Parts: sequence; structure tokens; C-alpha cells
Amino acid sequence: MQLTPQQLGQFHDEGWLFLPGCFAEAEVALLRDEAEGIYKTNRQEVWREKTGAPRTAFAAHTYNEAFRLLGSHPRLIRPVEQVFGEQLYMHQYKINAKAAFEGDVWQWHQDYGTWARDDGMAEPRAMNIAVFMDEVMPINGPLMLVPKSHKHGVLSAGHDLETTSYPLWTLDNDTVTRLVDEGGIVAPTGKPGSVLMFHGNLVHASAPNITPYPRRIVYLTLCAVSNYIRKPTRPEWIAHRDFRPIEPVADSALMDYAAAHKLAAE
Ligand SMILES: O=C(O)CCC(=O)C(=O)O
Repeated sequence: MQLTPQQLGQFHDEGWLFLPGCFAEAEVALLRDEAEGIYKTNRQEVWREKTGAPRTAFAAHTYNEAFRLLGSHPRLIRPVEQVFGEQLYMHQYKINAKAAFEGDVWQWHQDYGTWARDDGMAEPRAMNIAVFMDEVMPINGPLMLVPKSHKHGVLSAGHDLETTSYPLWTLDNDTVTRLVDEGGIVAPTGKPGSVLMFHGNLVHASAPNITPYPRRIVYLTLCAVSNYIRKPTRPEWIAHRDFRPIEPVADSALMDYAAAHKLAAE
């Protein structure tokens, strides 16, 4: 999958791009099933909300075949390679749960702020590409983005260790207000299988999910190989040290695996 010049223009100008219908229901249904299995384990990679509900599962591409195939999927890898003009490695991999009733807030932040401060990443030549596993609606805690905020570089941030179970470098209200005055806020919504990519410096957040509808999203953090992290402080399963370039699998690989999996279950 290649981005058009118009899509690349929107990404550079606005800092985000929404690509509906990238994955078929059979592919996404498999991922949902596998995610539920992972959330039920007591692996160290499964991070929980203060209530005990799953918040995120890290590094599933290293121990789960379906998520491994997604992590090397050409529909995700090729567009990001196109933006950075080089091959990519996986810096981080998360399956965020935003569980029904219990999914907690993600405060306003920039991802590259964390990658630079905690992992020693040299430049914002990495980005998150999100795959919706559930329908993301205005009511179940969609990701909110501040368009154009990526043009302001790394903003000063405080390390919030209190608000949720997960430490995050967060922005103050004045900074967010100033950026929203300029760019507004968008909250892309859509069906399972939609994909959202956004610049590492784009300011974003999401509200708690108090609805009965889970909002599970997989995030691949893809980093240009030449921009590998120099001073990691977080565990390997949060900030990976395998800097080998990702070789994309066949476009049909996830669908083939989903079909085989379904047959085996029957
Ligand atoms: O999944 C969400 O709602 C937010 C996730 C996020 O902001 C992040 O992982 O940096």
C-alpha cells in the first residue's frame, strides 16, 4: 500500500492520516480473540489499570503469531517506510484495551517526548500507527489529536506518576489550550480494521471509557532503523533493542492465518 501525494501532504501538514477499511473483519476478529487471551494471562507485559482491568499488553508481536504477522504487515510497514524513506524496526508494540467501564484516561502528551527522555531516541523519526480492533466511536474514548501540534517540536512536560497506573510525560493545560487554539481537536472514529497514523510529536490524549463498548487498538511504534535508541532506561519489552529492519510478510499472511485458525477451531 502506497500513500498518495495528497495523503502525504495531509500527514506533513496536519500530523495525522486516517485510513479506513485497511483490514478485513476476519483479520480483526482473530486479533480481538488473541488479545482477549493475552489480557487473561499474568504475563509481565500485561499492564493493568488501577482497577485490575487490562490497560495495555506490550510486545505481543514477540510471543503471539497473529500479532507477529500484524507487526510485519505491508499495509502498515510500507506507508511508514514511505514517510521516513528507509526501513523500520519495532520500537514498541502495544494492544491498548480501553476496557468497557474501566478504561482510564491517557493524558495529553507527545509520544516522541517519552521516546527521547526515557529511551534516548535521537530524532522524531518514529511514529505510532494504530489499528482499530473495535468500532471507535465518539463515546468510547476515541483518540483525540491536536492537528498541526507536531510542528512545535518537543514541548516541556512533567512526569505524571499518579493519575493512572502508567507513567507518562504530560503537558500542562496552558500548552494544550494554546495548541488547540491553533489546530483544534479531531477524534477520528471508524469501523474495526481502520488505521490511524500520527507524527511522534503530535499532541494527543483519550478520555476514560465509561460505556459498555470496549475500544481496543493495536499500536505499532515504527522507528527508522538509523534512528535506533541510544540510551534505553525502560525494560526491553517496552522499548525494544532489536534494531533489525522489518521484512514485510505477504499481504495475505494474516488472512491466511485467520482462515487456518478458524478451520482448526471447527
Ligand atoms: O490508546 C489510547 O487511548 C492512547 C494511547 C496513547 O496515547 C499512547 O500509547 O501513547
